[in-house]
Amino acid sequence: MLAQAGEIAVLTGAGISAESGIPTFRGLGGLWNGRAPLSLATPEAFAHDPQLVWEFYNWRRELVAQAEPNAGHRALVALAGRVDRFTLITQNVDRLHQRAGSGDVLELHGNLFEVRCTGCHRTFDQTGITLPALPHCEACGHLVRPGVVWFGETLPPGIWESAEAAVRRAGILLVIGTSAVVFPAAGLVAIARGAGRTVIEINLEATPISDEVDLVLRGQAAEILPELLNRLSPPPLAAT
Ligand code: BJW
Ligand code: ZN
Repeated sequence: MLAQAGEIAVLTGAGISAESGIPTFRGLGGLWNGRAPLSLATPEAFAHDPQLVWEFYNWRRELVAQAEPNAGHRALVALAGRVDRFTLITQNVDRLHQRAGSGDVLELHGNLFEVRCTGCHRTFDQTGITLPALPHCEACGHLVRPGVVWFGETLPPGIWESAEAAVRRAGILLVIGTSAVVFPAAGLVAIARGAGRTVIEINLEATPISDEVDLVLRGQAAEILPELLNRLSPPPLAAT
């Protein structure tokens, strides 16, 4: 199916970064395990205790900055080179797809390295910068917040529209390493199915979409994706 597909769309979640040592959100050992997501990942939590929320995000920024993309991220870069059109949609905020070499990634939930001012709403790229415990805006002095999408917030303008258009257009949607419980991201599966597209899930465990998709590949993304690549016919040799 992949060899014949002209266009592929991919939706990734935390599971694709698990082999890079980044904890997922749900399940044993997950970020939300023993923590209440609503006490950290909502605008209300930030208004109530910005320092606590920043502690959580600064810890994650450090963790992610020290991690490296894995074979799963790299296989998606190679897959993109094998098809006419490829759209990578991610719920991840870790930027590991970009560091592996993927361009034009649709980040549905923002990322850890941009911060946004709560006063003047300017966005600043803070890659490689260690932030203070309670960072403030260089321009207006107001408190800045992590540039991620919290529960109850809308997705970044234009990103959702592009993601939706891609899954409607592409012959195949690959859904990798997501529990498929957070909306609207998980709704992309129903949109693809509604448009008559083929949906393939790659996940260690069963999810709410497992019974609805055309094919389930059960296992680790960093093993299955390179194996899929191996089984695609090799690219034509470059003329010498
Ligand atoms: C592996 C693996 C390996 C592990 N290989 N696999 C409709 C119905 C119900 C609720 C709602 C709805 N519409 C909206 C809502 C509310 C809410 C929502 O969805 N709630 C549900 C949880 C009940 N959604 C929102 O609030 C969204 N906004 C919105 O809808 O705006 C409109 C609106 C505005 C105002 C009022 C009402 C509506 C925004 C959602 C933002 C989510 N943000 C987070 C935090 C980002 C910042 C941060 O990182 O801290 O995004 S939550 C968290 O979950 C994060 C993730 O991107 C997201 C998804 O998690 P993901 O990636 O699926 O990870 P896990 O851990 O859940 O799963 C990992 C999977 O990998 C597992 O399946 C493993 O098996 C697998 N795995 N290792 C392969 N090696
Ligand atoms: Zn400002």
